[in-house]
Amino acid sequence: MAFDESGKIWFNGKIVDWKDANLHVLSHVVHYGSSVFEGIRCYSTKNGPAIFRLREHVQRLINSGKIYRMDIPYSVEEICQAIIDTIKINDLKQCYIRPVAFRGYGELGVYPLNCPVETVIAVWPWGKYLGEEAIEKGVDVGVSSWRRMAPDTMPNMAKAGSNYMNSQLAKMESITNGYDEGIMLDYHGMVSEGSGENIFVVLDGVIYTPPISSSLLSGLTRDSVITLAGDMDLEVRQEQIPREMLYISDEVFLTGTAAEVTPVRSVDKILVGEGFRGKITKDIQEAFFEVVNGTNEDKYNWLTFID
Ligand code: PPE
Repeated sequence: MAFDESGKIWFNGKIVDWKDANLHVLSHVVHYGSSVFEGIRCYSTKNGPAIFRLREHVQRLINSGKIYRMDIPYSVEEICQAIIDTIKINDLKQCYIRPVAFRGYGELGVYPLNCPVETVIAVWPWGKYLGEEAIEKGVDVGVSSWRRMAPDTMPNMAKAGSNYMNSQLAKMESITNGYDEGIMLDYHGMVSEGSGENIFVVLDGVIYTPPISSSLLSGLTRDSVITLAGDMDLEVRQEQIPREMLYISDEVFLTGTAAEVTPVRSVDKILVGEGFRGKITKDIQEAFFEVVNGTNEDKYNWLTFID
């Protein structure tokens, strides 16, 4: 994906040209990975562009900062407004939104608290995360030899840039081995999540997803899917999932802001069900896209219209 460099970026409260949104090479984040970020989507609806679960994403950004003693110097309201302003100034109908806060330029050394906290919001169009065909046909995944971080190593509930070094290992390994995505196990060997998605399994009509305690990011798409499945009278259990349950399940799908709801057609080259998108996955996808595209009633107030 190449960026359109004519866009504008929100940088510490000011709108700057795309090419001027730079930082010093001795910024703390470059050396020690000290950043927290979000991924949010804005969808084109009949009532104009609408941001999906904006407030909850921004709250998670603030929380990620809190875990790392990083005080982001803006309120939830201010960041929400800055995101809306950034979309408007870039005149985008639909886009991916990437707010990031990081420790900037001041001094080096592991101790971060003497470096300024900088905040940036960038927006750009981002199509289907795992390929155009993935939403219908599904993806092939492999269980990674890299585990998700043990609970007393790196906090998985923080969406921190440094967590994505672990994700990168899993992603590179999976692509090298011919898969589309890697699924990581947690410290206890139970299923955790993908390099950039949460995971769901359907077995005998019941939906399972690993609990927060399985070292995962508490995804907002995950939360939305649990809510939508409840509306459809489908049972969802947040339970530890052993690896082999992926092999014998009827359906598997991944969720995330970028990945949306993406079916999995094989795990470790073992076909999931018949090897194509299952009925429950399709029903959940439809319910999800109806909400985000504004074609169904927004009964949980998940959409923030920007006009
Ligand atoms: N787990 C991980 C590790 C993860 O990165 C994401 C989102 C999720 C779960 C799902 O969270 P949510 O978006 O709230 O449903 N990954 C973001 C970054 C992807 C990237 O490649 O960058 C995203 O989907 O925006």
